[in-house]
Amino acid sequence: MYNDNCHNNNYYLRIGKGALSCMKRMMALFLTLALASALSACGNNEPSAASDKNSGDKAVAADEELVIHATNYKFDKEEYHLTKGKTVKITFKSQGMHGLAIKELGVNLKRNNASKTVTLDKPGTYEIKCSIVCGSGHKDMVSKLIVS
Ligand SMILES: [Cu+2]
Repeated sequence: MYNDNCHNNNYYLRIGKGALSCMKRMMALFLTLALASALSACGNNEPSAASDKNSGDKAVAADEELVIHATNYKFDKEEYHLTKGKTVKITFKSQGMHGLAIKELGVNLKRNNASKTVTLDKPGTYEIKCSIVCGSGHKDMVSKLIVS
């Protein structure tokens, strides 16, 4: 209805009031469109989900990653060496039902690909154990984490 009026400039020159109301409507339409495009732009910029779903503490950035593999009935190394002061993401790869526990560091990972990021404040030798009673060789599943 008002669209016809808007495009008739001569008409508005003669009837100023009508032109003003048309302008307002155009402004309102413009603002609505601007708002709509702003909203859709926001929708496209949603922060992507954190890449590591297994990490319980995403805020901590690790300096390095230590991957420990478990099979029946051992861990892949007898000793794992890490540097004091580093923040390390410990990732557990398990074939079979095993767990990875490092009690002093508060680590207890019970699923394949589970991980935890820890800061190695204190040098020393930490015991690595299997934390799931997995079978006949369970008690032999012991390794060392040496922080120096
Ligand atoms: Cu076990």
